[in-house]
Amino acid sequence: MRPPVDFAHPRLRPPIPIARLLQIAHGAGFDAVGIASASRAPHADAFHRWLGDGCHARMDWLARDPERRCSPEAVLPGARTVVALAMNYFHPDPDTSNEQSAGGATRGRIARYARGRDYHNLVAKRLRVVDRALAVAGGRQKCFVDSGPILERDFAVCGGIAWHGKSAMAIHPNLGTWFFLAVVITTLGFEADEPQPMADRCGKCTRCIAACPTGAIVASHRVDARRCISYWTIEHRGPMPEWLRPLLGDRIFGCDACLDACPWNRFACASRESDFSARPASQWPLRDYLGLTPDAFRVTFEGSPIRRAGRGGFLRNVCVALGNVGSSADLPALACAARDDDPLVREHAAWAAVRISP
Ligand code: B12
Ligand code: SF4
Ligand code: SF4
Repeated sequence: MRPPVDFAHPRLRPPIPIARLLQIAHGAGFDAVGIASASRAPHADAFHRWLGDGCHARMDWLARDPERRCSPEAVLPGARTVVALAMNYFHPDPDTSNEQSAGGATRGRIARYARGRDYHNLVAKRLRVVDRALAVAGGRQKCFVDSGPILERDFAVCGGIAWHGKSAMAIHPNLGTWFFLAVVITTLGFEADEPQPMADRCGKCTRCIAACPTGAIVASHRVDARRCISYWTIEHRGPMPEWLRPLLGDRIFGCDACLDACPWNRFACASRESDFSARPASQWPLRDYLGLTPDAFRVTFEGSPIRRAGRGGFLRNVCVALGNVGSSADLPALACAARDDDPLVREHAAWAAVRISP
């Protein structure tokens, strides 16, 4: 059991009423707000075991000083509260996977979070609004979205805005899984009812586990990144292992299979942020991406999460998808890519061409 936040403590006298914090956060564009005590993350030990078993694949940065990710006080001395914030990114775009475009070419599938503008800058800007308001009330803050050394999901659950799904996703009863998380670690305390972690609402459901194309959800609440398509298509640099390639299907950046399967997503409503809606470049016919020069790649994906994979990584993914769902009409584009300057692209293009050659 986590020790409750001692709101009666004189040093934790409410700097601003909790209702004011909610108003500021909602005004800044966040859809759910929770507050948790800044004590050690409840699943810190599970995180250490996950790392010990090598489930982080080659994301070595996760294993660097892991205890820091579990302990807000190690990140901000004097921290008392973690404010957990959620921002809905759902836009009900038509799913273009394997639909035929006007030219009869096959399209690929990009994870929903990556179809629009990169969330990091947008959310960071909104976090500054919350930070400034808390600073005026006398607080010192550290704000993070994704890149920070903190187990965001654990603190979102402690703050009562989500529960831990079996897919490892944090799930909000109205937003489903389609939201980004951010946290503000602050030296302030808040006057509020004692925060309660949200109770588990997965029940007997196991749909996400069954839906995962690679068996990456190796146990409830545990994703092994060594099997996860999201890891391989976004984080991994270098060639895609041969066993994985056919399992990717038409996915070219990220994976939403365990999110799409979740029944809680039927309640999802459109985000207030139009920046998260799909850009045209997320819906091109697969073979058109192969024509992107390094400069054209930079311009096309300016401000998009897809930039993270780099041109080589993204075109590698596209080639694998073409090898799975392409047709002989894609062979000329693949033949061109098989002469690319980047050996990573060349090897995957040759693999795909062999797969779909008559
Ligand atoms: C590394 C990382 C990844 C890795 C590893 C994923 C993983 N499951 O660990 C990869 C690249 C595979 C990945 C993929 C995705 N990611 Co990611 N990722 C992260 C990152 C940077 C760190 C996560 C981490 O620490 N993992 C270590 C594991 C052990 O911790 P955890 O995932 O939080 O798992 C918790 C639970 O499993 C729980 N737990 C453990 N054992 C038990 C037992 C019981 C009984 C219970 C109840 C709970 C429980 O405790 C753990 C600690 O909090 C976070 C941002 C952050 N700083 O937190 C984003 C983050 C988790 N990712 C996010 C997203 C959106 C995704 C994808 C959906 C992207 C996509 N569409 O392709 C997929 C989803 C895959 C999945 N099913 O998890 C969002 C999730 C938002 C949400 N609603 O949950 C985050 C929070 C980023 C953000 N700021 O919005 N991701
Ligand atoms: S993101 Fe895809 S590969 Fe990763 S756990 Fe979910 S369904 Fe499996
Ligand atoms: S699909 Fe079912 S088991 Fe998986 S996270 Fe959603 S409700 Fe939980």
